Amino acid sequence: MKISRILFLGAILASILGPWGCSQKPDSLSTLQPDAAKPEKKYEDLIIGYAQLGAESEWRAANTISIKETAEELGVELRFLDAQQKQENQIEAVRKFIIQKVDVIGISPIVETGWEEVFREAKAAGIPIIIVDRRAAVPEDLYVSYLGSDFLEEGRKAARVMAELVAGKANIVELVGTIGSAPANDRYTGFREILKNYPEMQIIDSQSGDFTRARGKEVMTAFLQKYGNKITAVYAHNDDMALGAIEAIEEYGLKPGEDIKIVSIDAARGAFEAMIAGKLNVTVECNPLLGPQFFELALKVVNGQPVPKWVPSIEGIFFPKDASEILPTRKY
Ligand code: GYE
Repeated sequence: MKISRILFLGAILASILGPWGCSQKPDSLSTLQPDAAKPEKKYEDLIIGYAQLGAESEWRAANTISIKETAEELGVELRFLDAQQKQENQIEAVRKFIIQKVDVIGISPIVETGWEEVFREAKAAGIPIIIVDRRAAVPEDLYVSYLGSDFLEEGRKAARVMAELVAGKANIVELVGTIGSAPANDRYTGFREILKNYPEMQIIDSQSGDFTRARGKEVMTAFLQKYGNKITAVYAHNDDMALGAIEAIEEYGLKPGEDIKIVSIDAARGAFEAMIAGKLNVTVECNPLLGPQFFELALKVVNGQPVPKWVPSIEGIFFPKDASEILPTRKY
């Protein structure tokens, strides 16, 4: 095929795909084409809409502070809406930001599904979306980048450390996060992937505690009523639910961290305090301090610079023996 013909077909394809294209290659996924005539935008020029999902956990509180404080430090105009754990509120927030013609929309989708329509509306209005923290199940051309953790790997890490803790033998109850959310889905799956190698580690029950301390306590209380001291381990999808479970175990008259081993995810301050008190055995880190990376991505996007399709966060695992030393250095 002649070069001119290839270029022509390329131009047609580009016009069909719209402003963001839909290639798999990370570098081709920037939003707008750089415009030589336009001066580069700076942080102070940006108006960003952020559709936060709620305030359900310590993690979320730290995440919100990180977004707000970073915006202030950089001089970005931030329009922040809290959807109070309701998907319809988050959808409404995105629609408001479209009407307001913000430069970029950031969203942490409460659940994975149900976003395609409103994301298409944003795309049609020429407003790029950056997904933060939780993934959304939408075609790749509907968002410019996803900034967040590898939740599957967190689930795997939790299972590996749990296996060591219980020497490959346990009756586990699982406190699942918000049903249908990316972290709950992946932490559920990743944990089971590793458990396949340990025939004597069984999940005897699994229920959602909606990522909150209060629900974690309620569900754990019900588990204890049902199974009593048959339970030897708890896998909680976040620290808040683990802290709720610790209260339930104490009220039941057993020792959390000893009679019942507990592994959770997030590595928030409350988890470090519980580890120092000997009531929590492990916390797997999930980093909520996403503000700086988010605004950096947003600035690149408005200036037409290429951004990766996934920006993963770097995360560790923490144990009680190091908790006192590490706690003062924790920012959340
Ligand atoms: O682990 C949990 C929060 O989406 C990664 O949401 C986040 C999770 C986090 O409620 O504590």
